[in-house]
Amino acid sequence: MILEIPKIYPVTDTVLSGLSHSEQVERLIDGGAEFIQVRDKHLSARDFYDSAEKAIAVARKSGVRIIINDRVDIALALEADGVHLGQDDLPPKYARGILGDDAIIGFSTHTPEQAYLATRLPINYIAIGPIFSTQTKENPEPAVGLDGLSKAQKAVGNFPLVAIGGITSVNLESVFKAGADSAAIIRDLVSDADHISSKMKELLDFNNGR
Ligand code: TZP
Ligand code: MG
Repeated sequence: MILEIPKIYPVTDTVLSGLSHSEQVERLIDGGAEFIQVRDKHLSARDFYDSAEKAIAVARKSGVRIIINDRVDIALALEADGVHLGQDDLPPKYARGILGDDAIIGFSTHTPEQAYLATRLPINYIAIGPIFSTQTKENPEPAVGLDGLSKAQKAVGNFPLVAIGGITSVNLESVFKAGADSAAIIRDLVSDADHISSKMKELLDFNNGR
């Protein structure tokens, strides 16, 4: 079954927000988020497990889905809804074998060619980025731009496509126009801890034409 991925896909960041993953998840859900990635490039496996466990407990209360970045083992241990993998993580084929058919598996790509190749993998969505320049990711790949996004969309056909990297309320519309099904957003959503819920609402309202 093709994944229906919400248009706005928030990703947590404890450094940018100064908040725990569970606090961010709580605020994002207050703002209307339905599908959230928990991402942490600094914690030990043990601490990421503990922190993601709390985030999942919060999300379960509202039926919100949680995707774990990078760590198939932690997604499995916590019975998370899925995992998001990069080009250098465990290959999706093995992640699928470990997590089973019901898990949501997302896969990062950085060129239209990689996006095309990803359509053959046992995954549920393809992410392409960075679309614009970003300071959130360490050592980011070159920005693919709206042109690269549009090429990737043509290459993947109706495979769910998530755009990521430098997306804000200002350029959001351009990303959908270029063919993204969903926009994954970190900095613009979580960097101002007091306005995470209102920012989430603003992005959803904007997208709904209000
Ligand atoms: N992958 C490509 S760009 C990026 C990741 C994880 C970071 C996106 O963060 P932001 O703050 O929305 O640019
Ligand atoms: Mg990764």
